[in-house]
Amino acid sequence: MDLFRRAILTLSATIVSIGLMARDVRAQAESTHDVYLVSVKVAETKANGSAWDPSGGKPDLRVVISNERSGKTYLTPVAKDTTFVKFDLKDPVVGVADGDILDILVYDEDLIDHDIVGISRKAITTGILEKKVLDMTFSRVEQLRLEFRPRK
Ligand SMILES: [Ca+2]
Ligand SMILES: [Ca+2]
Repeated sequence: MDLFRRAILTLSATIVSIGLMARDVRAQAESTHDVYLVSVKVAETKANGSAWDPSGGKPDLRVVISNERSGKTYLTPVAKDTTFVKFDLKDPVVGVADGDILDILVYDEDLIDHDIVGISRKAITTGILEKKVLDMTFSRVEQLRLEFRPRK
């Protein structure tokens, strides 16, 4: 093998290992805040104007929140026949740190096909953490409120 080829191979191996290292360090980063799910309010109908469920039925809401860095995911219980849910704030849903990305899914649980109410991907900044309360609006989700509390 000539020297040039060997140098290129060594270099690319180094770049790959730096990339992996950076990801590992990030995965092990400590969460600085706990996220609490306060409430969710969704539109009365689907985007096409029809009811969420047969005979004008209201949706059966479930929220799924996942932290891309830690891989931790939280599912709420299903709240039946309602467009508004206020959650019990006893337990945090996930931990976060500045720079984390939260994936949020709200859907209407059905027997066969669930109706997606909204999907959002939110980057967490120090500004959001300092403000403590974050209200989000996406797709048919009119308001989803999160609260951030610093860990002791
Ligand atoms: Ca439905
Ligand atoms: Ca349903």
